[in-house]
Amino acid sequence: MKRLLMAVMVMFFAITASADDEFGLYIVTGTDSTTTTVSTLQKITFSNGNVVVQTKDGATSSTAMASVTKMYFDYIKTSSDTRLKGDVNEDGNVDISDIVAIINQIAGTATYRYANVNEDDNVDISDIVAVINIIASGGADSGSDTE
Ligand SMILES: [Ca+2]
Ligand SMILES: [Ca+2]
Repeated sequence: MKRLLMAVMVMFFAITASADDEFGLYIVTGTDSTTTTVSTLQKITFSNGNVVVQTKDGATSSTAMASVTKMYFDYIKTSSDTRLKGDVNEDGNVDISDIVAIINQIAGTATYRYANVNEDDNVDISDIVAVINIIASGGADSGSDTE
């Protein structure tokens, strides 16, 4: 199980890592979420029913595994992120080409880091609907909104 998890994590980084983006480890417990910047991460261990995150400065934070609803890596949103929500192909506009981009990602012919428009767990038809709603509402809001 752990080996599989690590393999998935390595694959994730291989696919999506980019030099100018900061990655974060998100641990979600119900409505709370803690984020650890990956570059400060020392190790993650699973012991005695806890997820223990240790950073390079020696600090550790422990979360009961039973309370963890979701654990994932994603780009850290910063206040300087002025990207338009729904602008999947990052050309500065939200239009039909962004829907095509999502379709291409679902089809497996392309990968876009912002294809998960509605910010759930998957890139699927609901993200196309989200882009349609943004276009239909007459414009895109800023991507700097927080979750
Ligand atoms: Ca676009
Ligand atoms: Ca989605």
